[in-house]
Amino acid sequence: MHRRAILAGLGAVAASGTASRAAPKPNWMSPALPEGTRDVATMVRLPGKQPLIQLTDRPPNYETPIDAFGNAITPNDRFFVRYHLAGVPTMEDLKNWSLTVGGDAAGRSVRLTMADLKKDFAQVEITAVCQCSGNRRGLFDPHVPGVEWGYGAMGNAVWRGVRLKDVLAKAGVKADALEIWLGGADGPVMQATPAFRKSLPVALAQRNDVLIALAMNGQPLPHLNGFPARLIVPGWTGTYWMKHLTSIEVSTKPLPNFWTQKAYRVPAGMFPVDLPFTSQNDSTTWPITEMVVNSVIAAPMDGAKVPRSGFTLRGVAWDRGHGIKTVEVSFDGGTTWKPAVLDRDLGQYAFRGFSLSSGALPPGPCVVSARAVSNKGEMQATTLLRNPAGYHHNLPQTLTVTVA
Ligand SMILES: Nc1nc2c(c(=O)[nH]1)N[C@H]1C(S)=C(S)[C@@H](COP(=O)(O)O)O[C@H]1N2
Ligand SMILES: [Mo]
Repeated sequence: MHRRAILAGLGAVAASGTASRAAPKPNWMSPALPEGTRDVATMVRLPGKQPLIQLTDRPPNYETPIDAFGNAITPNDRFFVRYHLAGVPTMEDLKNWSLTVGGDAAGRSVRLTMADLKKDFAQVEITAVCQCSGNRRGLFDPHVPGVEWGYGAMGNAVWRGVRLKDVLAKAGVKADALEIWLGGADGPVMQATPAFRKSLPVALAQRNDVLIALAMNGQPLPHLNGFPARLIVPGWTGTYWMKHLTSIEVSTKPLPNFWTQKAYRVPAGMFPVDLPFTSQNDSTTWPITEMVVNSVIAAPMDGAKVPRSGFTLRGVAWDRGHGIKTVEVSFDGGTTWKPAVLDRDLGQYAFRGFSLSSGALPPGPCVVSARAVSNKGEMQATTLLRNPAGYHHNLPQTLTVTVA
């Protein structure tokens, strides 16, 4: 109740011409989002980007409009932007970028330039989904505090760069290594705020598909998506995908800070994981790590008018790396379900496109939904798994179109 008032207040300051309560809501935002969020959100064009949905500006938090997910690859200029701190590094800051690798469990310290990364290491490619842990937080009912994301705090891209494990091998990983600590070039604007740093279990860092990406969809990384180098952790939520990566420490200790110990945690055992991050577990909570199976409908949009001859539903599904087995679609409010046609498989960590034609429809409202199943047999939730930070929302999306 208080939150709504605060958000509405912000809206009045931030954007004069925001929609009044009586005005129709823009259909690029789900009607399930908190009203305050829908009031303050605006479409904003950041440098180098198509218009994205601005949720906050300092720090920058901008989500991708849902129609972008009609394609399994998210274009760089529509890819979402998420920062914890307002101190986003400028291109000037990044001009003399280098990466240091060291730590108490490293054999030695090394400093690598971009030229080193390009000439001394195998260049590899993977298609993978980067999704914020809090994607869809705004759809939690009752609402929970945090950035009130709709469906678009995610994207899927072809990432190209070097293997983290190859870079670690240059420094040497000692037998007592426990975690890989990651640091980026961005920092807090005020001293009291802790810098954003995250860590990975050493076993994950040895996987062949964990990359330091230098390119995204065939282009250098966009500035706001981590130029000139960012971590790619396929299957794990976006919080580990450190942008503007500048330091890697091989450590014998768990990384202790706000972002590991207080934020990004879920109730112990609530969500399935294959590779536990035990050095960061406590008695009641675990760090959020692997994503949950999920899908999104990109077309038609909620509230759209469709002809009686019907329409083609289109969307994407993804999971934590087992791949998508089936997506089922309902055109009658969940009474009957039909298998969708799956597009080409772009890899186990990628979006899997799907589509299905509705066929002719009777006039009136038509309630549409989609639900995905992974190759592991995991299904989207039928009741919301509530957790304090509002992570892993994967209820099947439901929307209503009008047949006329
Ligand atoms: N340096 C840095 N890296 C970061 C973050 C950040 O605040 N600073 N946020 C993380 C989080 S929580 C997410 S969801 C992703 C978002 O990636 P994107 O902005 O490229 O979409 O970046 C991750 N890497
Ligand atoms: Mo995130």
